Amino acid sequence: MEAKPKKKKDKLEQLIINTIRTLSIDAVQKANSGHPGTPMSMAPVAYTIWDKFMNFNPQNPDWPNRDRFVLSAGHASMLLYSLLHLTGYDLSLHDIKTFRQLHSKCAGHPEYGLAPGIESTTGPLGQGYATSVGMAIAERWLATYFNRPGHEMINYNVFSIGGDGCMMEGLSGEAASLAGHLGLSNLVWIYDNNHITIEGHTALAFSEDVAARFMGYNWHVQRVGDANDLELLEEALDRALKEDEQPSLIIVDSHIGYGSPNKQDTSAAHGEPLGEEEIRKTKINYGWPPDKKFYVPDEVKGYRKDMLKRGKNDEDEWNEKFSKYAFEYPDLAKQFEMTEKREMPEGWEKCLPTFPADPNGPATRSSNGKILNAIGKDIPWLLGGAGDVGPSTKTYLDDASSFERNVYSGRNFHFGIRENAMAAVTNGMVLSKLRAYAACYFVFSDYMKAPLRLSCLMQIPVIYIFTHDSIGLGEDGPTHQPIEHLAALRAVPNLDVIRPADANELSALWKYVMEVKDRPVALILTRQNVPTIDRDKYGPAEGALKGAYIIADSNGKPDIILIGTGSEVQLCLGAYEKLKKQGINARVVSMPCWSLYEMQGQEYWEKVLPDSVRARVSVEAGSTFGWRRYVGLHDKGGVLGVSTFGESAPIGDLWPEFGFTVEHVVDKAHVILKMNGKKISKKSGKK
Ligand SMILES: Cc1ncc(C[n+]2csc(CCOP(=O)(O)OP(=O)(O)O)c2C)c(N)n1
Ligand SMILES: [Mg+2]
Repeated sequence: MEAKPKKKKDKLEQLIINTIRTLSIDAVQKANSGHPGTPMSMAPVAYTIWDKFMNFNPQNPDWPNRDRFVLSAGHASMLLYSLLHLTGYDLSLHDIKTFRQLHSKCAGHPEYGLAPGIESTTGPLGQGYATSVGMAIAERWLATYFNRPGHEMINYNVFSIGGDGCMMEGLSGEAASLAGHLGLSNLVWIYDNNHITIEGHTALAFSEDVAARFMGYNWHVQRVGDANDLELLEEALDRALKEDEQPSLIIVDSHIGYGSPNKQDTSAAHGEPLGEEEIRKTKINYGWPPDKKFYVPDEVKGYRKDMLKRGKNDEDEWNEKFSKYAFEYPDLAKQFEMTEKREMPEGWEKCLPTFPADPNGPATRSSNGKILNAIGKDIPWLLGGAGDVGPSTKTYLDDASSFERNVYSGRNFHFGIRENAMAAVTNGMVLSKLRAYAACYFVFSDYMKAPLRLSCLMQIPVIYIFTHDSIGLGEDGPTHQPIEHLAALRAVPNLDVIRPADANELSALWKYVMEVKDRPVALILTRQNVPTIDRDKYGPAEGALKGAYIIADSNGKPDIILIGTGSEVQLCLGAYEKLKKQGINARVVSMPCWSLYEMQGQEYWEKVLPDSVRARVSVEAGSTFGWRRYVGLHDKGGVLGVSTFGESAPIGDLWPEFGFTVEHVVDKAHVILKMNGKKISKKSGKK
């Protein structure tokens, strides 16, 4: 390690660390809300990581080869904002003064995309840790795919700081278990072992041996007994990065609210302002002018300038290397740039398969497997896996190997039975510009809800593949039959919930899936076979891209509109044919995606669901919650759905038991037509 002009550097270091502390204290006090304690205690740790171990360019927060820092203890957001300001990011003192106020870059918890340099939205404890595992995975994959001898374009580390809360969350165990298994030596977690959470001392609820736990996970574990000992910290981080077989955990003993005479080491320092008098005393302890607020000493301003220069130099050097790489490997360089911009090659959609009409067509999970493989052939960075249900979600890429310890070229991921971590890890992979998918049975989307919500909040294009989408899965019964799940996911902002009727709708919709850059999608697919609809007879599948479309229609104004999704569209079509024979003008609308339909606008809505036709029936094997938005109130429209948890039985018994037959849809249509004042002749009333 290079010799440093010790004394001067030490003084500057202390100034920087105390600036982080006091900015955090002042911002929380001004906002009258926030979490000062952990920024105060962890300032030396975060500073050491950023100053001595991270490459980044504040002027280009998206520089692909930057080291990543994820503040898993998101409540300590002021730690990150202070660092971003002091290291030169476009985050001003004014921004810091608006901490937690409307439209501030400095939200209560760090939000991806809001301020530059925030790598992931954090706050739900444990999520940041788990997301950092996905970033480390992505680094390994990108390095393996893109690097060439003498051209190491990708080579970065991922750091994450978490606290007792992150450690207590089961999610950290899932994610750490996976990271240890994969031997992700580019990953360093710091555990802020301050023994304090909101309710008080951790002894209330937490007495496990964290070091032993992580050694059991196959991690390299170190302990630093004092968060203020910069030399020990530096040595530990140095060792962590030299370790090349295991991820590293550094357990750092710290004092929450460090320096506050009355609040240090108490939960009072966790989540409320220190108070003016306490702040004065604390600043005196730091050797800080007690009455100055948001004070940044000149030397620290100078440091900011130095860091800007350092970052620019680092990226300039890399850019030069990249030019040489691009010269020698133009195709790879082009692909690399494409991944960074989340672009698809020109004309890529030609690979999307079409499927012949077939009354015994494949389950949508099976056609999805075919489509995924067709796209995956040309797009190597389309990759992902399942929570141990790869064979039944049909999400394997046939030509690819598994991503395993030291086989980092693999594209089939085995997340193990860790759905929560799977989605959080996938967030990390997608934040690192991979097009990653995560698959499991739809009912277990519950286990993934928190990270799925973060994908939506961050507006990143994660692809969720949920199969076994209704009671139609049969014998596994109520524990496995999703009921309220469609309604629940449709209620999440920024999420496209897509439940295609057949293979061709699905194939058409994948065009959207691969091209959307700013929101996740959830594909909801059947376990059971569904007919591949005859498109010569019915409307073209491309209509699906509009979210809902007329798939079958009658001459003139319809008497009734049947709206179906997924496997129930076939029932609507069957009912349509019967109604037609009875002289009833029916229209069938296939509605694979509510949110896409909502994006179309009034003119299209009026075309598909004209205001003047109030007789409508929705048919979907799930909760009817929300459907009245499209079918109207009880006096006019009807909903056919499932209002219990389902039953364990073969599908052949379940469908009639729950009313999912053509006959029942016809009956329902008759009832609704009557309610709307339509006379049905005796003859036409016959089934
Ligand atoms: C999943 C989740 N549950 C609960 C909370 C609410 N919460 C925020 S901070 C916190 C305590 C965290 O303790 P620790 O990680 O030790 O942080 P410290 O008090 O040391 O800063 C809790 C329960 C949360 N943010 N996320
Ligand atoms: Mg704590």
